[in-house]
Amino acid sequence: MLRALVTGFEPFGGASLNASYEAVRRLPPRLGALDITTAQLPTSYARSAAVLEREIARVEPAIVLCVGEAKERTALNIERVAVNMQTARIADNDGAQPHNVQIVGGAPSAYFATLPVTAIHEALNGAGLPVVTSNNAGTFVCNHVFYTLMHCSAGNAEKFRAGFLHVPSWRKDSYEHEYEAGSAAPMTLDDIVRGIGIVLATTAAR
Ligand code: PCA
Repeated sequence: MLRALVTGFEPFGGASLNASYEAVRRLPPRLGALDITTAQLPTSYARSAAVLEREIARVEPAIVLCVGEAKERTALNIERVAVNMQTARIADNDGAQPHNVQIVGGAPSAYFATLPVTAIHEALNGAGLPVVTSNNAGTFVCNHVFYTLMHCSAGNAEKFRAGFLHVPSWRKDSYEHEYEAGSAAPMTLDDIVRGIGIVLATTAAR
């Protein structure tokens, strides 16, 4: 069995749920040859990395996939690049709102995900799910966690493959201000869960 660690985030910005954790917690414990452990990360610059690193040390995974919600996006966004920068448009769950602050001083400007991004894109597309390969995970807590993950994986003797997926919200209340009233949600929660499963299965197969 291959162990996979999959994380989602706490709600943030006044929302009552976060699509990423709602989807992650619905994953089955077993998926083909994968043994799946899930965790919820705080939407906090100061606290998220410690929780992620603790889970990586505890689970010793071969694959780590962190998932976050981006309610302005309408497709699964497989993220290619994490940048060493924190700049927030809104406060995180601790009230922190950094501007132009490096995540790890003196560390590389950016890391690429080590998941098979092109194969994942093709697999999601082949399953009929909306997918975009993204080169911009933002500079909020999702990018912070993604960068921390890749920095940790680069420095870890026990190599694991790692990356990040942004998912849209499936709840009308979180996006109706940006979409026309009465329009359908971009994805259902079931399809978001299915998409995460395909990301994991595609990675495990390579
Ligand atoms: N989305 C935010 C942080 C937590 C989440 O689910 C982001 O895109 O940075």
